[in-house]
Amino acid sequence: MSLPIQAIQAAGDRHPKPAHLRFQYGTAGFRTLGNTLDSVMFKVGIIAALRSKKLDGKTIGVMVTASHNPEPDNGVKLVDPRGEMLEASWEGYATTLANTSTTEEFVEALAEFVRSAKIDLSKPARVVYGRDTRPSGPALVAALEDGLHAIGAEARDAGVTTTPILHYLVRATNTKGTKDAYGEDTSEGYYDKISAAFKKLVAGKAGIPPLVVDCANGVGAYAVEEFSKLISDKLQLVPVNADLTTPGALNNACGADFVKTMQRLPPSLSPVLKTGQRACSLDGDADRLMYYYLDDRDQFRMLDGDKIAALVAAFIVELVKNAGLEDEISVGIVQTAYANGGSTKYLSQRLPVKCVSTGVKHLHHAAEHYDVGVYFEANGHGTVLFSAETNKILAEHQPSTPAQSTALNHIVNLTQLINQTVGDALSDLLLVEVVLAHKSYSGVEWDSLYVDLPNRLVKVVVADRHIFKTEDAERRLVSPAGLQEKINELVRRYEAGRAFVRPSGTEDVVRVYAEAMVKSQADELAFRVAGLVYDETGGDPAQRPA
Ligand code: G16
Repeated sequence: MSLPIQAIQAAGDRHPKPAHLRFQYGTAGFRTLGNTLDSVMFKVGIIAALRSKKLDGKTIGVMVTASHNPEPDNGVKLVDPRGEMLEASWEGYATTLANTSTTEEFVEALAEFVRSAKIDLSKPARVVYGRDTRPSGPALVAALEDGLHAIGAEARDAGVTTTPILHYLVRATNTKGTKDAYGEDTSEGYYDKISAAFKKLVAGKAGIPPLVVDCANGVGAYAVEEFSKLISDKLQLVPVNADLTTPGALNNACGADFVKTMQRLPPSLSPVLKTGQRACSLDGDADRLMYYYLDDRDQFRMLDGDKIAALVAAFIVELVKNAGLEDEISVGIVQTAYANGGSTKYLSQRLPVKCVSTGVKHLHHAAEHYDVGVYFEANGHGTVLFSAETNKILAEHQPSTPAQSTALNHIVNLTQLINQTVGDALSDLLLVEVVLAHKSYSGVEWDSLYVDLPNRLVKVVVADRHIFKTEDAERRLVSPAGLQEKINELVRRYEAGRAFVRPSGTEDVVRVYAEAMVKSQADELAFRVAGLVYDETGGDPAQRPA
């Protein structure tokens, strides 16, 4: 069987590549201005179908989203059969194919790719796709459908949905009817599975205070609405920033990325949030979660991904011990260079901690090496993975006391509550609420697990971010030559100073992170390193970070 070249050629001509642009499959797929992505979407439809054929007809996911980015951006990423991110080697193929300049070139490159990757074209191709609420979404989905149709894929439209639901659907579809069945392969199946586990875990816990949820004016608002229908007798979710109609509102002065970067309350929450009350922010596709509260002096206190990891890991370790499984199941943590030094110190005194490069794909793979792997990026993107062996131990363990039995049930329910395919703001939110209810913690007790070092994250717009290359889980620059030495020299002058520089994989910027003992010093260090980065690349002095 060969490629349907004529169909691809005819459809491809309707999706020409903008000549001046180069696309890159980055941290979370292709991501740039939505109105430039038409050709990429068409090609991704074909690549997704080939990925499915390569994997014997397993269902592949395609999510059209630019997550935390501003509303005019959009993007697309592929989801592998178990709900995980696309295998790394295919990122390179996708980049090459996306950059072919004419349909003829694309078809030729496809034929060569099919040969070299040994793809059996007689296999079926199955794809499920969804999109977030961005205005550019429908046209981009139409281009994706053109690609899927041209290659003859069986395609299922999951509609407007969150990224984590799309990942769930992929895994649920591929495991349906097997011993690893992940759940019913519908959105309803997702909501039912998670809310049922939540209700079991908080059974008997009365008086959980209502939770204010900033939905970033994105698709998470739908998910909050759906969960509310199922769990409001146990937990009342109070949505804010749930405006899905005002142009430009998505992620604008709200959402998880705003909170993490600005380290303050979204202005829209000021009139809503009361002293001591906890609240949280989702991002534009509901895969990141940031918690926070106002302390007794009405100061903003942030409970980020590192704090979530610490809270959740301690809870699971305690349950494992109470279930009598401490000799059989160990818990490990995965972080990135953005993890606050305070969190790394606290966690590594208690558990094994590994540092990997930014991007859920890196954290996810590292977490798979633990019996229970807890991974969270500081920006609130993360989840918990239970290995197959751990699930087997949980299924076979015979508790010897009622207390052990209760703890075992709690762990089993956690495996159902947690979306183990990818970071999921809603599943993580319910997980946090379970732990807070069990520990009788308010934000204050949770916050006091450890003290964050003051830190600052800065974006630098440079002429070409691709000249920045890193090593050691992005903690050291190897290019441009000599820049890391200058950064080291600066860092030495600050007490508890740490700084690193890396090119973003989702925005056209270089990111600079710095921390130090005192806030003003962390700010100063970040801006001085940003200045070094800027000088290195030479640009408009008016844009120099100050
Ligand atoms: C994506 C990735 C995250 C990553 C973030 C920022 O998040 O999934 O793992 O931390 O981008 O990446 P970078 O610093 O390379 O721009 P999201 O929520 O935008 O999909």
